[in-house]
Amino acid sequence: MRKFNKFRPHALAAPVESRQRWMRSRTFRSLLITVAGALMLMAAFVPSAKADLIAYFNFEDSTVGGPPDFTSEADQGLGIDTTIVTNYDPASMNSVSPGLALNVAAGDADPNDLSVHLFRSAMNDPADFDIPLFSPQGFFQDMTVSFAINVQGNGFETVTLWYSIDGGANFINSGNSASLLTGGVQVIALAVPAAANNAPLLSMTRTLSITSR
Ligand SMILES: [Ca+2]
Ligand SMILES: [Ca+2]
Ligand SMILES: [Ca+2]
Repeated sequence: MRKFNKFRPHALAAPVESRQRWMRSRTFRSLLITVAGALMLMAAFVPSAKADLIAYFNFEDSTVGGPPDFTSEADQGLGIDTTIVTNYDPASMNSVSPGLALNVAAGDADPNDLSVHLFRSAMNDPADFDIPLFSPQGFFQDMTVSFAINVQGNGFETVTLWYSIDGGANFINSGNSASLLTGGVQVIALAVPAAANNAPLLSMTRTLSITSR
């Protein structure tokens, strides 16, 4: 189990690791239901490989049927205050119950009642989920974005990590992507390139896109 430490002002090296869950529905190919359970940004100190949680999203600050909660949890890890920004149509996503069991931060006191529900994927392709990390508190290095996704049926098939070091004005393809399964839970970890280290205007984007299998 990883230990989540408080922020250390002069600490070097911090992978960002995010975890997120997605679920696809068994519906028409053009119709995707995705459920995201929790998202984490984690920082690991090099060379100790200890991981520190930068920001954490558990999607619990909403209600069933309400809009997704994209705010980070201030009481977890470093507690970086950030909010996921997406181009996904608000009418094609909401909060559903229950949450997914995987990728809940150790020490998270919130109930895991909710997850993010995305649908009409074909109308929202590609879907971007940006995580701004404009941190005046410090810099992060050697970051990794990871997430879990539970797929049920057709829909998004790939996820690609993009990053920005100019406040989101321009996003650069990290070259790291992964295929999503057609069903079941999987955990994906995507490394953030070293070019993103110590960027005060860092922003991450995970882009879900539909490709042919
Ligand atoms: Ca929240
Ligand atoms: Ca909370
Ligand atoms: Ca949750």
